[in-house]
Amino acid sequence: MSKILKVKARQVFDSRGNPTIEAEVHVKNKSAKAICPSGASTGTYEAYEKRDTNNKRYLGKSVFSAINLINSKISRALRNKNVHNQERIDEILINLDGTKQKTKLGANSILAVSMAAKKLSAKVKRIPLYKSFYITKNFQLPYPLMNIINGGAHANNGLRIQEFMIRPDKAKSFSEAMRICFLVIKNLSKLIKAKGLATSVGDEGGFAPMINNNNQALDLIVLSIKKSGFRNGKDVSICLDVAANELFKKGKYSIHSKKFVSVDKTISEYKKMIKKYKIKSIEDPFSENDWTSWSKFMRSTKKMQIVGDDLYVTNLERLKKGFLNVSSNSILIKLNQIGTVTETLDVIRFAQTIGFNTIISHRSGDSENTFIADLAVGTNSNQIKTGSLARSERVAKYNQLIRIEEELGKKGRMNKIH
Ligand code: 2PG
Ligand code: MG
Repeated sequence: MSKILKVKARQVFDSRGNPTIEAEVHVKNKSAKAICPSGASTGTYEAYEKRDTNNKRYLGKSVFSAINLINSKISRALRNKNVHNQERIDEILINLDGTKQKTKLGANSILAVSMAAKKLSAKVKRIPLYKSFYITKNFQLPYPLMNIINGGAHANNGLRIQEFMIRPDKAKSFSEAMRICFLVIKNLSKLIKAKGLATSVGDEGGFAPMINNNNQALDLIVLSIKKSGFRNGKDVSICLDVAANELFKKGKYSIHSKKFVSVDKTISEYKKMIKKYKIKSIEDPFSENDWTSWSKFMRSTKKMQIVGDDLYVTNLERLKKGFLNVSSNSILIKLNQIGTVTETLDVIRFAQTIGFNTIISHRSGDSENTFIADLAVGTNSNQIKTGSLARSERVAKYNQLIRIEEELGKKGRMNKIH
């Protein structure tokens, strides 16, 4: 037993320059801290992010009230509790809040504390964080879903699809996966430059050239895969996050052009795109309440990874509904969508039991915190989505995985995607 002495918090900034919470948990002679991330394209059913909407000095974005709650109520409730009992700590936090979407304390304050406690427990036990989740041996490394072109809410270039990603499917090790992505990104940079377009990057580090047509972005990616000496759809696969919540109005979608069209037309356009560009994975192809279209799509495609993000919001009840509805075969996992480490682990475990791929994910507003890299290995999640090889808050997670791979040595195999 190692008793928590106090919890304290401070306002720091995320990668978009917005205020966020850093919480620090203390036991005797030791402490650990964690920063909460923040999304831009958020799902309605996500846990609540508490901000001081009336504080004009920070344009309504500061988090001082949440921090005060951590320093007072939360710190008091966790005092003398065992830092190694994560489930109990999270239960106390959940009960202290008492609401369904954590609106009282805010999921941002709860999660920062929950992650810091988890990190501290590993530190006290002197084990690496990835060894403190439920996998105890045969650790596997995740395939990166590397974001290389940004659009949607993460850039202002007019691209309708939010994330264009690559996944190095044939990589035999994590470092090799990184080398493959590195080459494709460098070639993509050259191609974008040659077109006279800017190679500046969006919120997640992918390029954000001023193109406004999905196919144009996909053509550039196919070419850069080829130029790097790889086969599209074999060595490297293209994966998308459509974030369709943002492109949905009155039962219609505007994914392939600015025009809103029917679900059937949207599906047939998806199918054309999948075939032409050998796309292997699509996240949020439909909006969060459109269960019928999800299952229609799921039943009509083969060998596709269909990923629920805003659909599930890392929530067990929603995942169960999606499973029964045959909505998808994979789930994106974001700790701050649900708000505690324990609830996140419950969702990952359930998803794996029903045969889903679990993809651990960053948020578009993120930080130097590398918790998700350890979480991916510690739960044997087969993929991680954490941006491009640009912006330190993204690269930090990849670098942590490189360290973990080195530490595991020959025992650290790549995971399998099914
Ligand atoms: C997503 C995420 C992360 P955001 O939609 O998958 O890439 O974006 O954090 O803005 O919700
Ligand atoms: Mg998403």
